[in-house]
Amino acid sequence: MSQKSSSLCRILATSAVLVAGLISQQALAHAHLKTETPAADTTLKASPTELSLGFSEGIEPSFSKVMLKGPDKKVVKTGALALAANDNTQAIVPLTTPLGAGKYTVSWNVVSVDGHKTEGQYSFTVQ
Ligand SMILES: [Cu+2]
Repeated sequence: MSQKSSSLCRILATSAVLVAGLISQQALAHAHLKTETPAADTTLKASPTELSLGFSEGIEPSFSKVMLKGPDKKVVKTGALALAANDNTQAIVPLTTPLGAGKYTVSWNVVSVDGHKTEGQYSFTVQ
């Protein structure tokens, strides 16, 4: 019995060291927005068909959200966020209906593969 509990103890201690190592290694690696299409602060001649957001590290799509608000500050209904094929740093949000003229704000809220949350927002205008 005492042997069993000491090996359990060793397993717990080992995993605690592993977890601590992972946390310190990745503490600086949050998912920051690197690129976005349409680009921030640009004016488009026509409605885009999708929003694309590129992050500095992989994200968890099921815990990540991208919200689009229109000129009237109301939420615009979009398709579901998905990752680009073979690239978990690239989030794609299809637009199900064309956007009318006005200023749009994209608010993103993502969880990266290391479990850290980041968020931000940017705007673009449809002419
Ligand atoms: Cu991080």
